[in-house]
Amino acid sequence: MVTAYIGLGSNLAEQVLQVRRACEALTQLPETRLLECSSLYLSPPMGPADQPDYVNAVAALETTLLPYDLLAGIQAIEQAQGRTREVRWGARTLDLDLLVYGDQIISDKALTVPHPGMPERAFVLYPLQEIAPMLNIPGLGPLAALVSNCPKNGLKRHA
Ligand code: ROI
Repeated sequence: MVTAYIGLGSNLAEQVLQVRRACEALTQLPETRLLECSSLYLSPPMGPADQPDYVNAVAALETTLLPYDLLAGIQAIEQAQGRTREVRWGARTLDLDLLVYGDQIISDKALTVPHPGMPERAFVLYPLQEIAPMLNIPGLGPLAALVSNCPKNGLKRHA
């Protein structure tokens, strides 16, 4: 049994609903239990500024799925909610990232875990801190230290 963390993001087509529905869909993954979903947050886009603000959240799962099977599962949820492969760093209906998979460090063509963008992403670190304040991220260190080195960059809790 492994605890894994998934980042959720949407800035198109009813963002709040997209993220809520994705959290619900995570409960349907095989061999997996949803432990907790963070509050929803609003964040200005990282990347091109000519796109809507994002709704972001982080979910904690307990799973016996292998990392690639978990990745396939979250990609299927993206597809089911209308994700198409768009321009890099452009607007998206739903983005699910495998952030952390237990204490494993994986780096190959299909998957990099922990997610390499985490240290710069307030919209990942702050929601993650809400649900796992004591987390130690493999190869990156204590989450609390990452949070203190990452300005909020306009991140706000969604009302
Ligand atoms: N920016 C924000 N604020 N939130 C995201 O989830 C997000 N996802 C992305 C890029 C385009 C990098 N920017 C983002 O994939």
